[in-house]
Amino acid sequence: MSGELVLHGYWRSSAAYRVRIALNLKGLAFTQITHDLRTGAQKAPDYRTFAPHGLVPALTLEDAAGEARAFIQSPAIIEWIEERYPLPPLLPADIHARAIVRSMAAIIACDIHPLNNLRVLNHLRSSFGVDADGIGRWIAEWVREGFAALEILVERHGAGYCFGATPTLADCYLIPQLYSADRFEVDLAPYPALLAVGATARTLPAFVDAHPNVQPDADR
Ligand SMILES: N[C@@H](CCC(=O)N[C@@H](CS)C(=O)NCC(=O)O)C(=O)O
Repeated sequence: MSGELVLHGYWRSSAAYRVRIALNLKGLAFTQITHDLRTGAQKAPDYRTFAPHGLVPALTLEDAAGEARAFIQSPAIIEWIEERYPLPPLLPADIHARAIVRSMAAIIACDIHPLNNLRVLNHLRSSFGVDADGIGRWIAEWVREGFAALEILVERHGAGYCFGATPTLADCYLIPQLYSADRFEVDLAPYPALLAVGATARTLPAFVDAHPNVQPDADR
């Protein structure tokens, strides 16, 4: 681990994508170390010494006293970034508004993403014999459930971004989930408010520079 912020991720990992957006929104420099999920690199013993769950992302750094630190779980990493680097804020000042932003993020982090994670899909394939069509329908089901709820919240609270007119933590979660849904060919037409946030985010370098396709480890 070095004195700089190091993001251990993988270009197509939507959880790592969330953290890249948060770091970019804060204007923080970071380097990336890739762990290729296709080869199971996230399960390697070396990586597991600081990421015992064997998933990406992890964020490592050395503090001012030279002490090495490692954080795992994108929600904890993003909250750490927010607390350690408060400006610009990714959470509203109002306590009630903060809860709404966190609930938007949780719809993705708790209700969609874990059900569609690689290890879950692999288990469906290997233990239950689910074919490609079944996997596609499984993914779409959980995206639809979560996005239907999020659409209502964004219609209610959004004004360009998920909550209000500036990016919040909720957008760090939504944009990668939109990318992932698109990758798995989920029909997004029923979610115009979410698509509008995606269009707004495409105008901001913090989001553009975090896109999987422009990461150093992306397939060319
Ligand atoms: N709750 C974790 C989820 C992390 C996660 O599921 N990462 C995926 C990539 S998006 C992963 O490493 N998958 C590898 C696997 O399933 O073995 C977080 O938010 O950091």
